[in-house]
Amino acid sequence: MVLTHSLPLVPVPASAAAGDGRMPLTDAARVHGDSPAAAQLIDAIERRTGIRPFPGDGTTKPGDITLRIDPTAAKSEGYTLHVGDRAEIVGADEAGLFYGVQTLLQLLREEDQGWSLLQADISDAPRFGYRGVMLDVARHFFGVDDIKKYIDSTSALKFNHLHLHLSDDQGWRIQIDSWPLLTERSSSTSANGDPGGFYTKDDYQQIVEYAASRHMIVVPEIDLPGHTHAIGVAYPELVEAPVMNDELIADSERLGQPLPVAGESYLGWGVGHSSVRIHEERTYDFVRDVVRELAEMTPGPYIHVGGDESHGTSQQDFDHFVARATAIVVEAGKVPVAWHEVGAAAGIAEGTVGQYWGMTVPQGSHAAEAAHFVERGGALILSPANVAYLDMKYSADFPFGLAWAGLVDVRTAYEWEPASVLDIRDDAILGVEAPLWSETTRTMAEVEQLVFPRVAAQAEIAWSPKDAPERAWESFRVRVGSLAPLWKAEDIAYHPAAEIPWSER
Ligand code: TNX
Repeated sequence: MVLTHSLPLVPVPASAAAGDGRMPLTDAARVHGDSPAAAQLIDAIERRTGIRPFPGDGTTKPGDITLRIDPTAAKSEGYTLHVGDRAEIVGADEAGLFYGVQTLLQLLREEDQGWSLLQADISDAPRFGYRGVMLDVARHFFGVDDIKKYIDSTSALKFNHLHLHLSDDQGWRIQIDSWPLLTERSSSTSANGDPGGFYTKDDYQQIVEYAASRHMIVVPEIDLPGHTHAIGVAYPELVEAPVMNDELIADSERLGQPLPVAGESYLGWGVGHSSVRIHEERTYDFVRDVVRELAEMTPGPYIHVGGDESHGTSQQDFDHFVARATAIVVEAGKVPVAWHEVGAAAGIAEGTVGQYWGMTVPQGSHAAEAAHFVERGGALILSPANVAYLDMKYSADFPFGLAWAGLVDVRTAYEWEPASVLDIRDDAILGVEAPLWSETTRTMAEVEQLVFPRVAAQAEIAWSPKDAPERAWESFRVRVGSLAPLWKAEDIAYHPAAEIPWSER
């Protein structure tokens, strides 16, 4: 068998063999099939090549592409793809067909003779059902068009969940009808005093629908009980006075940032100073209303209630709060998701999903906190910060990003294994998520420089079989480099990291 790394694909498929030749793509090409993926393929080929294939009627000739669904072709989200004298993608379902289309687009090549598809035989399906990216729209706000672009660029790597971090100390980003002052008073600013913004319910619906059309489920997060200063700007009675800690004071001084003042917008990015009032019943009325409205806006199963870095809340109060907050999500008919600290509380709702953001070698109580979700019948999403955090700098001199979890070059982002991080059953790992925190990024182009190419490493870790021979750095770096022409055609501002041999075309 020909080594698959001769195929320029990321994530590497479960099984793939390269053919010897090319299928020319000409302006006579037709795309057969009536699934939405057919129209998406026609548009994407045109963006990339300038050639717009015609919709076909099902009678194929050489050079045509056929898309169809056959539930027996692969497991859910899987597909088979054959490129010979013509091309055929068979999806197990609509998502599988969509992913087959993404693979086909990576096989497109431009040479002196013109455009063609590399011949190949592929059979593919994901390792993990949860393949996520997270965007922090609280520290800096990103509008609907930016989010749509993020959905396009990450779903092309076969990610299927978009986690939106909708609230933090610096701003509240989602319209909640029952608590209107959240957006009226707490949405207009961002970190560093940059402008803010928020999603109306119509905006949010557009995001959810656009994501669904790219087979992505939106996971909304309201961060509680800490990271809640902005709630107090709108509703002072819900939040305690800021709790200063030594690290916050030292960091604020170093960064030249102001300290938080109760009731005023917070423009720094220090953490751990805010807490909702744990012993006021009104706090739970608030949580219940917000969760109910979010659940109404959310077709997907999950609502994320945060729980990280609540240093302004005592452990006893924290445990009490997260037990109630996770129960409120269950009452609203959704599955709670929470950062791993929440696993410290004995009484979290059964089935709560934990998101582990510790290191690949867990420190302190992190592993035990994570394991508690599994003991309570839940599962884990892995986001180890020293490899999967997209907001860590590549190198000390990189203009954007932070460095608290380490410098993360592309190789570091690539070389980790989800099943080796925590001592839990393999089937307790729901999947992998790559978060982008936006303290230092103001625009989507800045976000993209941190995200690409490292998000492609997380895509492969989440999708490809653990033991695929090509699941190795030397293969990955060549394959990811071959995506450059595709990313350029899609106007993605990837960082041209020196570790990668980037293809010209
Ligand atoms: C830690 S990760 C945080 C965020 C910051 C991030 C910056 C996590 C659950 N909390 O509040 O934005 O570090 O990397």
